[in-house]
Amino acid sequence: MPGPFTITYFPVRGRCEAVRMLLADQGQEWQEDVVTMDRWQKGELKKSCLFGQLPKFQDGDLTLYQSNAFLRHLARTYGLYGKDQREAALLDMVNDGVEDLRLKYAQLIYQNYENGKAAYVEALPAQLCPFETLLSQNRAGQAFIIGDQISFADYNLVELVRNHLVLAPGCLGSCPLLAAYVERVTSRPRLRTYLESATHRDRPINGNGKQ
Ligand code: 6SG
Repeated sequence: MPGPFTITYFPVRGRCEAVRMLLADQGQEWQEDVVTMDRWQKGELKKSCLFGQLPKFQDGDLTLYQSNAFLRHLARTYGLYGKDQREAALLDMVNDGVEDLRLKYAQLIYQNYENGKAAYVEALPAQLCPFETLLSQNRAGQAFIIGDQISFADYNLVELVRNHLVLAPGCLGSCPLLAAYVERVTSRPRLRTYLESATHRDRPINGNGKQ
């Protein structure tokens, strides 16, 4: 039996929201250990973290760092890693592509928002295009990013695209399949309930108030 699950993180969606979406959609509960700026700056928790950073994820007596490792662990736990080795390889590729974009997004948000936003938004359709291409190659965009079942990469991709829809509401104009896919995935009953909850809505996307 997996769990209990605990997420230790700053009071943001950040690198944990895809994990929360996965857990909520799979009907799982989890605990939050919310780390304030004050507590983090005391330094004791930071010292205890393997890489000196959050988030931390606990599944019973298993402690993990690195948010993509949480997603992959939960994917293996709940059968969200494709139907075979081939799909697993493709899902790893997709998730690494999502990570690349997430790093660019974080750099904009935390380091260059005022000066960089216009150029970022202009370049965004080209950044999203690979995911549109993947969808077009899988059941004409009517299924998931890879294969016929939801995967950890779907939660990660949908979460990141939703953040970009806040940053640039028109960003899916040239990605009709991606737009429909985000709608479809976020309409899954348990996921929709979570995304409509105050616990999701009231949690800021990022730690510096920019979005
Ligand atoms: C920041 O980078 O939330 N961890 C971050 N920052 C604090 O001392 N590869 C791994 C992974 O995928 C990346 C970890 C990640 O898990 S995430 C961390 O630990 C440090 O390094 C982004 C995030 N930021 C929240 C945050 C930034 C400003 C306000 C809140 C840092 C925390 C509180 C103040 C400064 Fe803050």
